[in-house]
Amino acid sequence: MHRSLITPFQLFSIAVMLVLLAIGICNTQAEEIHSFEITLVNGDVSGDEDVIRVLEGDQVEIAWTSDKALDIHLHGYDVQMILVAGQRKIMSLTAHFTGRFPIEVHGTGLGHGSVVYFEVLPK
Ligand SMILES: [Cu+2]
Repeated sequence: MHRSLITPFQLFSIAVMLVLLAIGICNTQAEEIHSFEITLVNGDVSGDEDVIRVLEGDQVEIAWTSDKALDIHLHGYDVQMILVAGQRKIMSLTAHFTGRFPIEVHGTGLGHGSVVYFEVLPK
């Protein structure tokens, strides 16, 4: 009588493990950091990127460089950072809340204006 080396149950177990492994790999990829680079000149964004768009749950890093000392303020998330002229600073956060949030510049004497929008789309 012929005896198979792998039983149907073992084959099924291997298939289940492969599926779990695939899901694990996908989850790892979701953990990647989404990086953005924003340069401020005289309190305004240089270049035409005025929306930072990410997905809910994303790990986000926004690198800021300014030619002037000023405060930046991400509303909704309420993250505030002080920028020193010529010094690159990184704002790290997890996009927990969906919506459109203004990032404003304080302390330029130019008022309280939004320079960039942070947009988090639902997953
Ligand atoms: Cu503000």
